Amino acid sequence: MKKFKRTTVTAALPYANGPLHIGHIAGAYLPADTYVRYLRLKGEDVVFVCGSDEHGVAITLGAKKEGVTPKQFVDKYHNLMKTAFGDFGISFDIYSRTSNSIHYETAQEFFRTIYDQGIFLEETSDQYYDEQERIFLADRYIIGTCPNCGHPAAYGDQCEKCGTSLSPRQLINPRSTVSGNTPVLKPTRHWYFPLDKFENWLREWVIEGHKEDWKVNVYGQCKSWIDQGLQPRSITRDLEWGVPVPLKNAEGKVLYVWFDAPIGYISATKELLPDTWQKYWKDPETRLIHFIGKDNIVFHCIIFPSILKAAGDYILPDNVPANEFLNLEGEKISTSRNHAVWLHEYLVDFPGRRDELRYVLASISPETKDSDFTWKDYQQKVNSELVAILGNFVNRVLVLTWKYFNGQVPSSHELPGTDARRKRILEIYNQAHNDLNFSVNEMIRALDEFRFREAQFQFMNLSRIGNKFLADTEPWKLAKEDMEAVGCILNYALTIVGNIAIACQPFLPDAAKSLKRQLASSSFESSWRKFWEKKALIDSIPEFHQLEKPELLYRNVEDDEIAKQIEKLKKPKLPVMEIQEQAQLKPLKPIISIDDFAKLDIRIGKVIQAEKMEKSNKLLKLTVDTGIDQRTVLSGIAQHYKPEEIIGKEVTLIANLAPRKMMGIESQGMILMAEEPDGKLRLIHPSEAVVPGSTVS
Ligand code: B3M
Ligand code: ZN
Repeated sequence: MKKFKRTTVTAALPYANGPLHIGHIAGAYLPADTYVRYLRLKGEDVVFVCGSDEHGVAITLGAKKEGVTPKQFVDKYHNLMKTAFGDFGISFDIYSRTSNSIHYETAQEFFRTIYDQGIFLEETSDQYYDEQERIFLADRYIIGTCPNCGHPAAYGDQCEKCGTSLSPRQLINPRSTVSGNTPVLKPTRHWYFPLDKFENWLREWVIEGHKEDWKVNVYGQCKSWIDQGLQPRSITRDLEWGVPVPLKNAEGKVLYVWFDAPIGYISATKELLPDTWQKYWKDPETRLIHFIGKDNIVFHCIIFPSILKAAGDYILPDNVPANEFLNLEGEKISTSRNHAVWLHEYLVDFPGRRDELRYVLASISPETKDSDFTWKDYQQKVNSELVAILGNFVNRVLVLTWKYFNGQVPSSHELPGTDARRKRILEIYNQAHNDLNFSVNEMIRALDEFRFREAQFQFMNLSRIGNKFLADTEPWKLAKEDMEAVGCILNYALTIVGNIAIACQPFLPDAAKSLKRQLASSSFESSWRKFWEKKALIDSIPEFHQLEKPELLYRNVEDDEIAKQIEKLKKPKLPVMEIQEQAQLKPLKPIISIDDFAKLDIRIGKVIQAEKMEKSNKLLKLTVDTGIDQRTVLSGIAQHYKPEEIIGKEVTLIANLAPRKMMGIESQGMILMAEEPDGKLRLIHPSEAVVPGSTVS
């Protein structure tokens, strides 16, 4: 393996459009943090950068939805995420943001450098435009019928039903998801990065160069992308919010978020180290590692490296240990359905218990396939592993040392004598010593290879072996007859505890702090670095050293704590930060009985005719086929639907409402509508086509 002088570690820049949840943490930030802590312990030169990704359509639309400016919107989420990361103890050297001026300058400089070499293509093409919102629509914001399978809500880039990749113009009956209107085609000029020209180089660099050292899932995605053939990609957008394209005659054009965001890693490093940042990005003896989730692989392994290559003298990622996804209680984590464990809420609900979440997430780290977080499993792992194995071992050793030696480390001499008992203790010791060294070695190997789940398992083995060592030697039984043996046993048990205090640092920083306090280790911690070099147990605590009073590392998670969390997931509510929105919702009406409800005859009907009512700008006159009859229904949706848009649509109606005359016409029923907080009305359809007249209950 090539020897490097230093390491630059990046963790994906989270979008500043919502709070962080455990999926984010397990995907990128916890593995990155564990790795960086490990490198620092080895004394390596490492810089760990991250920040908020504050551009892109998701941000502009999010801001719109909340009725604030994009800047106000990103400020809110940037601060929320920064605080949550800090409170959780993710040890970034800097958590920056892409709305900083230093980032604008850096991203624009990248663009200029590549532009000046004549690498970009410039092209004018027709793109869908939402006239009401006055925006060009990103592919994701156009839906329509899939030309392949007929799915009525395929996205402009892909049909989620049949999986076909699409371009917006292939959609039948396209609609803007922003306004609901039919978009129009409008010419617009953009710059394209010719990814196709980098194909040969990528083949060599990724397919041949990283077959052995990149994870199978990462390598596989890259290979299939390259094998499908690469196309030029547009790297600019028509938006008001973003990094302006640094060219004359480019008003209203900004850099595409996936062009500027990865450059954010570099801007963050510049901000942190204005004088020395270059050595972390340009020196071939620097190793660059990107921690990300699997949905970001192509951007970090194909597109960004090509951009770095085009820009000239930058280093390329040496490894991209991307994780798969974390599910929650057997279902996908979902921000919109609020099916998530939010980091900032966990920190409030479980104060002082960050290690527990780190431990559980690392133990189910989705390294090779998606994995599942459940609260039951959380409780079980904390109680039967952290409390019963780690906490228990450390505490027993310290309590015994206080009991027999008043908290002073017994002498470290070898146990003399050859009687049967002493011979047996020696055998137990030898076995434990071998096992411990094996686990330390495996743990460090796993850390080097980004296998954090295995690394943490091997770390826990130190306590498992420690517990077995105590159970086999039973020092409490020897106390009456052979204090010399007790001293030797406890000296070795304390050596194990000391090594645990060293080894836990990348995984469980709070336990590490507590152990340092209990061991009063500040005067000899500098000798601990040897552990990482030797990859074996070291003499961790000097003999005759005075310890501090023991304290418990962990406590059990109680049933009711877990029940509360499970209950919380069952009640989908809006995330804390969206409470303003919640306030605009109408309050709950008084409770009714099932009999009240049963009086309603609700049915699905089909609109067979629709026309505007004269002299009314609110009402549409509909003829609805209810299965039983065809009747006239007046509906106050004229401002939300054009008549031709709803002919043929299935609607939900109350069929037994007393007829009512409006503007001289009798309405024989009422169409049910969903009303959004801003007053927008939406028809309610069954999810699949049903026979007209089907009842709703
Ligand atoms: N913000 C996507 C995401 O959060 C994107 C990552 C940028 S990394 C440079 O999944
Ligand atoms: Zn389809």
